[in-house]
Order: sequence, then C-alpha cells, then structure tokens
Amino acid sequence: MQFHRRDFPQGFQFGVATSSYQIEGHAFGGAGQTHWDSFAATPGNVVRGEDGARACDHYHRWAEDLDLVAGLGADVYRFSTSWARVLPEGTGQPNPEGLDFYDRLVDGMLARGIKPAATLYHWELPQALADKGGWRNADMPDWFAEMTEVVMARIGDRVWSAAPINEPWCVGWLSHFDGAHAPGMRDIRATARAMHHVLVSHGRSIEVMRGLGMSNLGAVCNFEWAEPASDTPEDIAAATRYDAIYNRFFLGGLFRGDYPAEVLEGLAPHLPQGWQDDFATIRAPIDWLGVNYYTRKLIRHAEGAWPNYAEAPTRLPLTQMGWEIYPEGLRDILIRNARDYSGDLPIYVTENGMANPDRADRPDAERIAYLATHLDAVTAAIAAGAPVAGYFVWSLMDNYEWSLGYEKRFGLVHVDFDSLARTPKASYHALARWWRD
Ligand code: IFM
Repeated sequence: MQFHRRDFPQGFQFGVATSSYQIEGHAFGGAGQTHWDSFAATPGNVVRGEDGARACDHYHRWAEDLDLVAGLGADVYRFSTSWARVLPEGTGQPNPEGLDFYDRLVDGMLARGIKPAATLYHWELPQALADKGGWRNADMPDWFAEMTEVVMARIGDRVWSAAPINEPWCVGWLSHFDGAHAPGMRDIRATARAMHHVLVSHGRSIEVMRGLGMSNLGAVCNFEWAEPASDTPEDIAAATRYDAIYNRFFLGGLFRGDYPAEVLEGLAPHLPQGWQDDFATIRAPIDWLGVNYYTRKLIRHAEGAWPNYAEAPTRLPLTQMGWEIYPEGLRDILIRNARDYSGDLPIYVTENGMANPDRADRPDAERIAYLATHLDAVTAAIAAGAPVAGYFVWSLMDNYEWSLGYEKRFGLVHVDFDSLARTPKASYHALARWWRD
C-alpha cells in the first residue's frame, strides 16, 4: 500500500511523537526525582527494574534527533516537557538548565522548519508532589497552573500547539485503579479523585496559556475501540462500561460538562465534594482534540466488584505489546468522537504505532503494514466527514516503554541501548517517501 501527501486534505499535518521521561535521560541537567524513579526502583514494578535515568540520552543528542525528524519530512514534532526538570520540587524554584534545554529544543525545531507541538505532562510527576498525594490532592490544579506558567512563559511564544496532559485515562485509571503505572495504586477512591483532578488541572492549564496569549491549545486522550466478546446482555453491558470509563469519561467532562452514568455508578461516592462545580473550569474552550489510538479490546462480564469486566481473548494478529491490530477501530473512534463530542473541531491523531521486536539489520515490514492500514483508516474517517487534520506516529525512536522497560520497540528509528546508536528502520524510509509528495 502506498500513500502520498496529496491523498490527504490540504494542510494535513504529519508528525512524530515522543515524551520527555521516555527519551531524555532524567539523570542529566539537574532534574528532580519523579514518581517513576521510585516506582521503577521498587522490585516487581518494571521489567528488569529499568528506569529513565539515561533512556536515549536525548538530553545531549537532541540535535541529531531533530535531524532525524527533519529527514522524515515531518511537519510537526510532538514532544513533552518534564515537570521535574523545570521545577525539581514541583513548585517554587525553577531549574534554569531545564528551561534552557526546552528553549534550545524549540529553537532547534524552528531552525529545521518543524512545528513544535508541546505536551506539558507526560507522566513524570515530581516526587515532592507525589509525596503530598499527587493526583489525589485537590491542590493539583494549582500546582499544575504554576508549572504551566513557568514552562510556557519561556517557550509558549514559539510552540505551534500545546496540550496540558497526555492520556488522562493512564494518569487516572491505569495508575490508580489498575496499579500498572506510577504511583502503582489500586484504590477506587484515589482513582475517582485522580480522574477528576486531571481534568480540572487541564482546564486551569488552558486558562493560564490563554492568559499568556497562546492559541492552538488542545486535549490529548487515548482510546480503545471496545466490543462485547459475545451478544449476551452481560457482556454487552460490560463492554459499555469499559467504553464509558476508557473512552467517554474524559470527553464527557471536556465537551458536555458531565460524566457517563456507567462510570458514576462506581466512582460517584468517591469523587471530591462539589465536583459538579468544576465543569466550568474543565470545559475551558479548546481548539482541537488529540486522539491516541493503538488497539481494540473484546470485553466480557466478570463476577465480583464493579466495574465487572475483563478482557476476553483477542481474535486478530497482535503486536509485541500483545495488542490486537484493528485499524477499523481508529476509523470508528474518529467518526464517533467528532459526531458525539468534538463536532467541527480539528482532530489530530496524536499517537498511533506499534511495538515490534525489531533489529537494526532487519526491515520492519510489520510496522509499515500497520502504519499503512491505519493511515487508510484515517482517510476513511475523513471521507465519512470526521475533520481529521493530522497524524503523528508513536514514536520517533525506540524508548522507555514504562513498566515494560526497553524491550518493546515502537520507534521508526532503532536505538541500540548499549551504544545509543540510532539507525533509521525501513518504516522510517517508507514514511519519508510517503510524506514527500
Ligand atoms: O509509550 C506510550 C506513550 O507514553 C503513551 N501512549 C502509548 C505509548 C505506547 O504504549
């Protein structure tokens, strides 16, 4: 399957995405400790106990990495800023080296003709704030507003777009209910508070950025197409609950000023007092919606406590993550999000890609096929009327895949984690051809 820029609407933006903790090397440049450092240092949380201390050493190799972005012909580079790098204690005294780093990085993109798309928070919460309860603490929106001000007062005049938080579902549910990400909690009350505070923090951050005169501000959520494993009423109800928690809770807050009934069934008793009054903040107008999409889940009923669902065996080929390859889900999520929530707002596919057990000396044909079928799904969504304005691949290069360490390779560029040598994969060269004309 071949693609060309001309197959997409005029002005459609192609790009690649990364995040700070996953590539920078957190040990460098005076960054403060984060909850991912302590999570990774706790036996059993992360494969081989790996952490982001060195990662891809992007902190020192950023110029070479931006050359790789430019060599792809990407229009946009979606990166994130590390809270603990700019504010090692979470609030208070900024770290000048951290701010200088993002300043250089943004100028480096502009010098190469690449549009900087900033995300303010991609999961590395400063440990000092985690010690105060992190996302459970009702002061999070104030702390987040302060961090937004510090970062954007420095780079906000030059970024093309900005979003406060990457994937609220991961911050709230995966990290506080499933316990799979830092801080590794499994507590329904913590989950309810984190899921709500993440949205209030988003709204406060948007207000701060508007106050600084910034535009092109958005929200980036992740989505999984969810289907019942069978047509029994129990399985259908379970899939609906999964869909509500994963796909509709955050959009409900952002676009409708309410939360789905299926989620309130479980979380309402645990939400902070007066949560309904926060929707005015949460609904601060945004300019675009970011959609991160990787897979579909088949869901079945499970006995026991709410939310009474479990994943059922998949039916299609899997990626290295064990995630089913299901491009139709991207098409359908784009169409549904526009129809039911974001309307005419531009939608960017802010992440899409696959992990594969790549080697530097073997073409990653699997990734080329994955990207081609998902780009095809984007064109199908556009043909059906969804206002999709861009598509960014996760990820520029192999990196730290959180609790799965360094072995899950998502990159268009292979990274040798001993020598840190970068080698563009076959998928990198394919995209460079597709994006050229
Ligand atoms: O690596 C992550 C990224 O940090 C957020 N979105 C999903 C990616 C793949 O799991």
